[in-house]
Amino acid sequence: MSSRFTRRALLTGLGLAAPALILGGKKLYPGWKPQETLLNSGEWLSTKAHNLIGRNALAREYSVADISPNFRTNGSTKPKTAQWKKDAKTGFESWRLKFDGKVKSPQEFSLADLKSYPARTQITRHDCVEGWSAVGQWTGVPLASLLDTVVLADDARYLVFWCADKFGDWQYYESIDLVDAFHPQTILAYGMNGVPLPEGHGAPIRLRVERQLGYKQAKFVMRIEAVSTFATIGDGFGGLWEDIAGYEWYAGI
Ligand SMILES: Nc1nc2c(c(=O)[nH]1)N[C@H]1C(S)=C(S)[C@@H](COP(=O)(O)O)O[C@H]1N2
Ligand SMILES: [Mo]
Repeated sequence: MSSRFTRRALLTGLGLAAPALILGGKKLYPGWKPQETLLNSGEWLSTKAHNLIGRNALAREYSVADISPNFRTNGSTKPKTAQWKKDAKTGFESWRLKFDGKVKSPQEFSLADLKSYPARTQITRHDCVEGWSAVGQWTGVPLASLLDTVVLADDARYLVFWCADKFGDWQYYESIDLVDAFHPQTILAYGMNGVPLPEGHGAPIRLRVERQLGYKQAKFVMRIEAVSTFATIGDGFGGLWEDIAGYEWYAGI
């Protein structure tokens, strides 16, 4: 891939090239180097801007009247694993969120456990890198509350979100740093627009990390792993799309 590749060309390319390349078990763009592409310059700038404004600044919140009547789904809308399907059939009664890795007190949370924490509801705008946005209302447990329970080990630096779905052969995963992990608008959402999180939007829970782009909003989260580095996970770029298509790890908006 040349440095003249624009984001739109990359995205168009993804649509065309993905099926063939997946069959070969290869990365979408083998040999791709983030520093060689122009498509990252926008995110690079927003990262710098966030560092100046302060990473703890809040994303804009909207009013009920602003909620999009149609919030489309994108990416996976239904994981294929037997476990997820079984859990979905029973209203996620026996589903458990594992929280482990570099934590002092690893836990398994049921949906009821997550709902027993004080909830946060926020109306925010979701921006997908593919060029669409939608405003939705999210209700869930602040990640900071769960972090109080599991207690990070001293060498924990990032949280990795392992999802139930795959893209081709690759498990969907994402990661965030501890600034975003403790950000007041970072929640594990189990509700959307006043109803339980619909299947296609990531049931039973999905991450909302409101200062970043759509692909960071991991759906179908099964496990959260605290790590000191994500360099040893996947291809080392911190997320599925970061690994296979060169998306920025810090996708600030
Ligand atoms: N597990 C998982 N999370 C995911 C995806 C996915 O395919 N699988 N797609 C991402 C992308 S690119 C976007 S834009 C949003 C879409 O969220 P929505 O389906 O609620 O609109 O989820 C993100 N999180
Ligand atoms: Mo997206």
